[in-house]
Amino acid sequence: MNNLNFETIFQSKIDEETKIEPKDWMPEAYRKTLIRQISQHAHSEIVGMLPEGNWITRAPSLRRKLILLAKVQDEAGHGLYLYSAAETLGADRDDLVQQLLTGKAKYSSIFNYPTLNWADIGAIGWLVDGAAIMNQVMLTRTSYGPYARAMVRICKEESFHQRQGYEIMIAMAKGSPEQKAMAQDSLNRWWWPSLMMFGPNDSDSTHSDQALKWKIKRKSNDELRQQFVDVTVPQAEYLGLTVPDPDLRWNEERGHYDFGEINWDEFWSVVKGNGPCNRQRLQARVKAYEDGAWVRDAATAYAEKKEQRKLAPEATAKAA
Ligand code: BYC
Repeated sequence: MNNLNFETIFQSKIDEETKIEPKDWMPEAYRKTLIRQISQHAHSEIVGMLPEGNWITRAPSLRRKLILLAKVQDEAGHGLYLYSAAETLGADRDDLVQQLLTGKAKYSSIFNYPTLNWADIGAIGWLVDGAAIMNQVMLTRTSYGPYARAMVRICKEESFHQRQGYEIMIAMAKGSPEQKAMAQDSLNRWWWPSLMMFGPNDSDSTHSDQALKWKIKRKSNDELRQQFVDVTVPQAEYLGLTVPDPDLRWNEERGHYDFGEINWDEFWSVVKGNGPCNRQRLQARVKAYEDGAWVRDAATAYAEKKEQRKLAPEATAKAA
């Protein structure tokens, strides 16, 4: 069969909603797009542990500390499932990690903003995890089997994360005037960066058209952003907080909220490495990688020893 035939079979599987599996034929560009997106997603989960990890030692109670610890550990797990999903496409995990550590790989812009106080932990759970779920629920239906299946579990955990964040926001917003002011301040700082998480407007999105045809993406960046705004504005109202957008209003005709223009200069500046915390985030990841060198060395030495034992059991037993 020539490539054209393979391509027809591939596209008809996509059209009839049959998942593409690791050993199936796929166009090289499909494989590359998935490796790019899945690895960026994995890096986002791993870097995403940093802003919240910053508050584990300062959580206001033991209960809050336990919940935050569990959440941050979940993010590590998500990163690991996603690196595994990328490996099923032939990517090498060490290469992917090196791309992150050397600043070549992208990760979500949102994690380059600082967590200044406890209310930010609430805002991250509510808004950042809320935006992530909006995007990831769509990805449970993505055309590549291992990615779709990883997303099912990730979404279950993310919805717990979103609820823990909203519960912190309720406690703050219904608390003392100082606490309510902190909640408002964190909404002011996290609202716009959360909308940026969905990526550039559809008209400026380089990958969307093809990704939609391949059903890697099932909804466009703007569709998901709108869905997020529509769901989140009533939640802010319930909290008695004000969304920091003077142009925000319900549009009866469209059945959606209209909202203001995103500051795309800020978005691209953060994506290109010049956000408030980009350098700090990468330094933290490089340090973690270097500090973990002894674990990798020990694991390699152990694996080699086991392999030798398998090859020459008697010789190794005598030597021991
Ligand atoms: N930040 O053509 P486009 C989480 C890049 S973490 C940085 O629309 P695409 C969590 C994009 O990569 C959630 N870069 O791209 C963890 C592309 O650049 P390249 C992370 C961005 O891929 C801890 C260029 O802009 N979620 O849940 O079709 C705690 C053009 O964009 C961003 C995922 O990763 C951005 N925000 O669509 C709490 C979901 N947006 O690669 C929570 C999986 C765009 O050409 N990813 N860019 O150099 C996706 O669904 C899609 O990749 C995106 C972008 C919707 C993000």
